[in-house]
Amino acid sequence: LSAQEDNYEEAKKALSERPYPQWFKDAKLGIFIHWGLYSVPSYASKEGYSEWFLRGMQTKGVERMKFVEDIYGSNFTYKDFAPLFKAELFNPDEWASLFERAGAKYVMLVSKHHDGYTLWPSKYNRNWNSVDVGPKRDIVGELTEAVRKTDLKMGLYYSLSEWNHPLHRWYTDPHDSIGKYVDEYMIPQFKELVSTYKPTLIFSDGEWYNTAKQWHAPQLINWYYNLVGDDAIVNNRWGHGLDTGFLTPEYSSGIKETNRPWTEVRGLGRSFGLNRNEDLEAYGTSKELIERFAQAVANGGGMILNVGPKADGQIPMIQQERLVQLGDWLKTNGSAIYGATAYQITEEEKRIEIEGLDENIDFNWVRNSPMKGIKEDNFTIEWSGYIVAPKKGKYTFETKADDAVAVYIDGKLIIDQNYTASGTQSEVMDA
Ligand code: FUL
Repeated sequence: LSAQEDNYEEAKKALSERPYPQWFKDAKLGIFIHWGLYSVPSYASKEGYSEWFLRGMQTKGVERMKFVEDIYGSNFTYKDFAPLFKAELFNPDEWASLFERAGAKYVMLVSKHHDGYTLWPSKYNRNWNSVDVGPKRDIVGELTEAVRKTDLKMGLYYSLSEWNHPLHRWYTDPHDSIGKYVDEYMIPQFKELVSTYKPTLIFSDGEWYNTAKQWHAPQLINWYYNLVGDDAIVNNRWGHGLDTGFLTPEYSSGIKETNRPWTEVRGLGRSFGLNRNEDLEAYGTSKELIERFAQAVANGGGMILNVGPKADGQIPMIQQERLVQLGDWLKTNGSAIYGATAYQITEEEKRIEIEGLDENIDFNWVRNSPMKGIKEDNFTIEWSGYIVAPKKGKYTFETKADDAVAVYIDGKLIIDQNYTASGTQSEVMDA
């Protein structure tokens, strides 16, 4: 960074004044891709993240070590996965058209995960990138080109930290000793990536032990915005002390924030990288996926839905099927999704009080409805992050049809919405 770029406070201020691009708020659906050396073993505990494979080897996790020893032998190291990552079936145009069919508006490719292996020929990572070892292809470049032939926008995930970099090992070296790594490696590499491929979105990660100041985050983000222009957007993972970018709750959409764009980040199953150890159940049904997505949108957010391709470059069939099912649903329902804003209740509705309800009332159908959640302990009902506070009265909750929900309080219709709710029964409660 030049001296002029390196003014932390000024850069922070500039970010706070920059509006988020409208296209992103309207887009609702993005596709995440976690693909790398970890896609070779594609293995974790049933609930684990398979892209954390190297970390598992570093900490000598029993399950992972046994797996490595049984399958690859006892002298096998993580580096030995590189020649096995061949990507022989990788067809970027096929991927791009699948993502288009899913109804997504942007793609988010992991360009470098915490293991440090880059999917582009980074000159800062000789022999640890996808051109020098492994597929011998510039995956970031090829996918960027393919995505840009469609209407989708291209985004890149980049891990700020690395588990095993000689200048700074994330979990081993003191957090405060990261300066040299940042100055001599991270910043130049980030700039190389961004100026080569000019992604419309950047999803930063691996920030969590350091401050935004240590990462020079606001300066880098401003540099990026100036380079790419008004459409550019970043996420929120840039270190302590900086609140900017779209929020990225993982496997959760119960967010209450409404003045910042947000997306639920989740896998089709429970891992981001492909985990061959998962059961079919981990994937859920297409109906569940659509409901989760609709819930996030009703709450004012969106979703970055992840695929974990196999080491050969094929996206597993069940993942393809889920994307196509979501896309088919969006063909009919997209007009209520793209460009939608959060469901809002009026000030009066927010004040309505509910108390003295029978504790045995079955709220399942309410919970299944994508527009609200409920806390059973004190029967607080939340809509889009608003608490509906208690008031005595007669309550009627009914789902009018499979795709509509109505709520009456004191006989007055207060919610009448056409969201995809899953229940069909109705409840009448007297307080
Ligand atoms: C997390 C990472 O540690 C996971 O492996 C994954 O990349 C997820 C999207 O972000 O923080």
